[in-house]
Amino acid sequence: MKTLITVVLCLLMSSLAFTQEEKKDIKKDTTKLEEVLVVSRRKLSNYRQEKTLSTIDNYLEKSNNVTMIKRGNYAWEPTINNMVSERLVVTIDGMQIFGACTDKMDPITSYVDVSNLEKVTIGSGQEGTENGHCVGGGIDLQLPTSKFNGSGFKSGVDLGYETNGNIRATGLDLEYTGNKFFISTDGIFRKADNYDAGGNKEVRFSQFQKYNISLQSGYKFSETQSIDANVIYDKATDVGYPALPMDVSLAEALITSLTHYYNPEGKALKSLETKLYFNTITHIMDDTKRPDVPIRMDMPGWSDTFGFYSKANAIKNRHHLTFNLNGFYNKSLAEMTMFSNNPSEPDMFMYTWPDIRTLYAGIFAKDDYDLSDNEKIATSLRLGFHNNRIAKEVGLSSLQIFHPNAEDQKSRFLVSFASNYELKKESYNLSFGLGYGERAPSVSEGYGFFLFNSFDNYDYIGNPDLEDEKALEANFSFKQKFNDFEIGVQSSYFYIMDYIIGDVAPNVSPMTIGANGVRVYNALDHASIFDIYLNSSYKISERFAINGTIGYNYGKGSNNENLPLIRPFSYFAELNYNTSKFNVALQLDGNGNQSKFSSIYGENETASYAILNLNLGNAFYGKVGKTILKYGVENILDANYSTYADWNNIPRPGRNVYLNLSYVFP
Ligand SMILES: [Cu+2]
Repeated sequence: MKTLITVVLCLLMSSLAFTQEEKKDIKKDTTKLEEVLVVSRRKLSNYRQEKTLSTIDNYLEKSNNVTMIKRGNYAWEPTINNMVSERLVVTIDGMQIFGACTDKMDPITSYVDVSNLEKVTIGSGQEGTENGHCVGGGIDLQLPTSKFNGSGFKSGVDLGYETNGNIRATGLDLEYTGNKFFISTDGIFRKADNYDAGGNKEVRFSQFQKYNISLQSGYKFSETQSIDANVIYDKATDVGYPALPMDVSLAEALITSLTHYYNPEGKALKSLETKLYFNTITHIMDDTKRPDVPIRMDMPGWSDTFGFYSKANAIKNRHHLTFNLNGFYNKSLAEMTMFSNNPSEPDMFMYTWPDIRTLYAGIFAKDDYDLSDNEKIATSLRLGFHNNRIAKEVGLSSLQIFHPNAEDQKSRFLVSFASNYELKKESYNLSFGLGYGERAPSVSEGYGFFLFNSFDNYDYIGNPDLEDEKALEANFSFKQKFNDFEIGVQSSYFYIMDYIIGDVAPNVSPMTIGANGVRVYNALDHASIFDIYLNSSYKISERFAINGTIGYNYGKGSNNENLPLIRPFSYFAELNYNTSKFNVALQLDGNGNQSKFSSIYGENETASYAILNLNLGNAFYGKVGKTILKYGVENILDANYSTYADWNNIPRPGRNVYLNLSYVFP
C-alpha cells in the first residue's frame, strides 16, 4: 500500500515541472466550481477512458467532488462534497423529480441512462442552486438540445458484455433530423447476474435488470421559436441490494416534458426557455427472495411531481444575466405492511411517508459580469417559498406522539446567494468564492415514520419541527500551466448550521426486529466539512500523457464526533497513450484507510485499497459508418476490497473483463 502511495506521489511530483492541453471532448475545467461532463459515449477518447455503455453512475463517479454510495451494483447514490442526497439538488434537465423509496434505493440518477443525456452539469455548493436549494451542490442531467440542421437519418447500435456478473447491455437509437422537425428515439437494456468480489466470492443479491426508452421530438415554427416534447420511460425489475435487507421488484419512472424555446435575434434577451413537466415513480420493495427474514413486509412507495420553469438568458454590456423562475408540486406516499408470522394476529399497516405534499415556488438570478477581458465576477441569488403538508390525518397523529406540537402544514422561506471571482491568464487561472445557502428538510427527515436504516441499524422518525439547514461556504481554486505540465488545486469549506442528523430516542422501541433502537431527526448546532484536491497532468510527448489527483476530506460535528460518509485520503493516477484510431490507459485508483470514521453512525474503519485498471479503445472508420470498440480489464489484480462509501462494507467487484462495441451509422 505504502509503495502504491509513493508511486502516485512520484507520478504527481515528477510531473511537477511541466502541461497538458485541454482535451477537446472533456470540457473539464478545474478552476471553475461547475464541472460539465459530456456524455460523449461514442467517441474514442472521452473522460478517463469510459466505456461506451458505461452507466450514468460510472460517469458521475469520475468527477472529483462526486462519490457514489453503493448499496449494490445498481442505483448508486451520488454525494457532492461529502454530502448525500438531502443536501443536494438533483434534476433532470431542470425538472424536479423525487425518488419513491424511503431507504434511498432509487436516487434520481437511477431513472435515466446515458442514452437519454447529452451532458451532466455538476455545481459545487451554492454554484448548484440554479434549479433549487441545496447545501452541498447540484447535479443537472441534461437532455439533448433540439436540432433542426437537416442532417437526415442517423442510427447507432451498442453492444456490451462484462464477464464479472455476466452483464449484458444493448442499446439502439434512431433519429431523423429535418429543417423544421426532428424525432429521435433510443432504448437500452441491461441485465446482470450476481457479481463476484475479489477471490471469486459471489456477492448474493447483486443482480439487476433494467430497460429505458425515450422519445424526443421537436418542431420549429419560425426562425425564433420551437417546441420540443420528451418522454422517458425507465423500468428496473429484480434489483438486488446486497447491503440492505430487502430487494426491489419494481422501480418504474415515467418522465415527461414539453418545452418552448424562444431565441430572438438582435435583442438583449438571447433565449427564453419554458418547460412544463410531470413525472411519476413507483417503487416496490421485495423480501420474498431472502431466505430468512424475521417478518415479511410489503413496502411500496409513490412519488408524483408536476412542475415548470422559465429560464431567460440576456446579455447587456458586460453583464450576462440568467433568470430562472420555477415551481413544483410533489406528492410522496409510502406504506409498510408487516405480515404477522402468527395467523391469529393481525397484520400491521402504517404510512412511512404519510402522503406528504410539497409545494415550491422560487426565483433564481445570476449575473456574470466581465470586469475585464480576463476577470469575471459571478453573483447569484435564489429565493424560494417552500411548503409541506401532511395529507393523511393518521400520519399527523402518529407524528404527534413524538412531536406534540406538530401541525399539518409548515411553510419556509429559503435564501441562497453566492459570489465568485475568477481570473484567467495565459499561464494560470484563479478563482475564489463565498456563499450562503439554506435547505428545507427532506420528506424522510421531516415526516418519515419508522424508516429502518441498515447502516447504523436504527429506525428513524422524522421531525416536522426541524429548522432549515444553513451553510456558509468558501471555495478556492488555482491552476498553473508550465509548458507541458499543469497543476491545479481546488478546495472548499462548509460551515453548516443546524446540521440535520438523527438523535437516539432512548425510551422508544424500534419497529424493525433486531434494530438497535430509534433515532429521531434532530440537528447538531453546527458541523464543518472541508475538502481539497490536487490535480496534475503532464504531456510527456505528442501521444503519451499522465495525470493524477489526490484528495483529502474532513468532516466534524459540534458534538466533536466525526461525520459519517466522509471520504478518506484518495488518489488516482493514469498513464495514457492516444492516437486518432487507438488509445490505451493504465489507471491506479485507491483510498487510504478510513481512520476518521463515525462509529456512532454505524461506521467502522474501512481498510485502504488500490486497484489497477487497463482500458483500450479502437476506432474504425468505414465508408458507411464508424465503429468504436472499447475493451479492458478492471481490477486487474482481483483485489477484494470495499470503500468507505460501500453501505455495510459490501465488497466491490473483483476482476472484470469488458467489451463494448458501438456502431454509428452516419
Ligand atoms: Cu426501496
